[in-house]
Amino acid sequence: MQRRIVLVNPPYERIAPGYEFVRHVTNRSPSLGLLHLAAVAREHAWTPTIVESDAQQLDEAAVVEHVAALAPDVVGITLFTVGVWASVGIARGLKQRLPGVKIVVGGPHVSSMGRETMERFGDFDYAIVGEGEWALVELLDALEHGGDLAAIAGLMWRGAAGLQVNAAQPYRKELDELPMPAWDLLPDFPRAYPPAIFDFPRGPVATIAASRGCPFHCRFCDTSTFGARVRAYSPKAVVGMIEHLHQRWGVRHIMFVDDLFLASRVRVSEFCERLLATGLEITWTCTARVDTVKPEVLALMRKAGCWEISFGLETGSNELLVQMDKDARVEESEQAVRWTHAAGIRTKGLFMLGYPGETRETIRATKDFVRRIPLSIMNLTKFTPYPGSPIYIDLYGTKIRADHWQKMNGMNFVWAPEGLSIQELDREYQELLLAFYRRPAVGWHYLKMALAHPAHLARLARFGAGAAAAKTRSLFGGRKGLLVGPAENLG
Ligand code: B12
Ligand code: SF4
Repeated sequence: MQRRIVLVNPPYERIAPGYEFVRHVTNRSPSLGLLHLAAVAREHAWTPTIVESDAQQLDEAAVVEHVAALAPDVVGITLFTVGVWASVGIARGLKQRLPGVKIVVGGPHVSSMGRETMERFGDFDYAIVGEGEWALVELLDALEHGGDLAAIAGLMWRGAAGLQVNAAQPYRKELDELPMPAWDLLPDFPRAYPPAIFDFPRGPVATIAASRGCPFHCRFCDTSTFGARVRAYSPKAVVGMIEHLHQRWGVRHIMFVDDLFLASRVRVSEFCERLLATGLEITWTCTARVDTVKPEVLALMRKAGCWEISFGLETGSNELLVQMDKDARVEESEQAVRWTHAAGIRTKGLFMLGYPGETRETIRATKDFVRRIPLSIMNLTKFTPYPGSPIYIDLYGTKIRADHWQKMNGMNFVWAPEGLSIQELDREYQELLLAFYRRPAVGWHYLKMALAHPAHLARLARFGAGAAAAKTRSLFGGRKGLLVGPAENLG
């Protein structure tokens, strides 16, 4: 065995049909999971290569060519639900080109629907449910030395008696023991991985997951990979990562992707103090639940370079928040946004449209809400029942809607609440965004940002030209300016 492993982030539909111009302004974050896996594989004397299909502009066939040329012993593919079919194509192509290669899959889709995925797609040899670092190392070792596959917690594999599903892994607390993510193996890092336009004050940018796990159970959310127990890197280790990124690549802005960055105010305060002590000029963003922010911690975060906080606000309707099992109310959300704004930190509101129970009334409440609170940026996704989320079971039971997987990127309505058609939801989607982005204060904010950061202007110009062309095509195509029609949505 040459101990070569290639880790692939597959290509998948990132943008809904009709909205291709959005590509100019969206983010291109790498898979942090693969960076962590590459680092542990290297620590155990394997030679890892990372393939980032989107950043390297490789389609399914090109990924197969590229990986086959590297002649690896093992290929690992990270699976989001939206990327499953592309991954199946890649695995099939690689098996034809490299008959002895072993294909391992992991990631959120495997953690939530691993058994069904393995039963259905015979080209995947192994699946790892949950965190990958520990189980992957054990698997690589077993493949090389003929170890006992049945003893690897979290592994699914094919034995003489068919698919074998081992016991679940324990959730590990010792994150500090892990090697640093292998940013050095990322093709064209950091240049090729810009965040969304206006979502960072300056580059280069990198992502860090400072903690894993979330104890809440919002019904639309899939927490199957990291579970309910929050485990975190020590503040010292997180600051160490930032120093490394800054010294080696000149990174000046960090995006924390933790589900609950503010789970512990004590830890966040220590992190801020340590970061301040380094004297580095770093800005950063994170996500927080509205019930975790308070003025004192916000003031310290601002001082330590916090530039933006994303809040999962979801909707302007308390009834809908209750139905989502979201443990927060609109009034609390408003308070948190106002406190954050007052602390001088930008606020990003994450919303979704079309959750079960959504009505014209709740949509109106959301429009009023986004018109009244001091948000800097609004992010609206189309409700999608992801495998692994409690709502998936409510809507589909045990029935698997594999026909929708390819569209599960939050940019397609694959399901509509009673009384609202997909077409109407698409119209409301545009109107809701306009309700926010037409606010004079918002326009002024972006004008100032564009003037201060000319790089944004070029992206904005490409976006504007693309949007105008799409609208014109829609009008001339008899679709009254609507960019997505039901035919594209319900496959
Ligand atoms: C950062 C992030 C992103 C980033 C980067 C994505 C990426 N490729 O990693 C961006 C912003 C691009 C993104 C996009 C999307 N995301 Co996202 N994202 C996240 C987030 C918040 C953190 C992911 C992360 O970096 N975690 C830390 C790293 C270390 O973990 P990891 O990547 O999961 O990898 C570990 C394991 O999964 C496993 N593993 C992963 N891959 C592999 C492969 C092998 C071979 C093995 C053995 C193991 C393994 O081992 C890794 C190390 O322990 C998660 C929520 C979460 N808590 O995970 C959602 C999450 C992954 N995203 C989700 C979704 C749905 C999306 C979108 C598809 C839709 C949307 N509206 O957000 C879009 C994609 C559309 C698009 N336009 O690109 C869902 C996935 C659900 C699903 N079943 O598909 C999640 C779980 C959110 C949720 N709770 O619902 N996302
Ligand atoms: S939406 Fe946020 S708070 Fe709710 S379960 Fe998911 S990660 Fe946790």
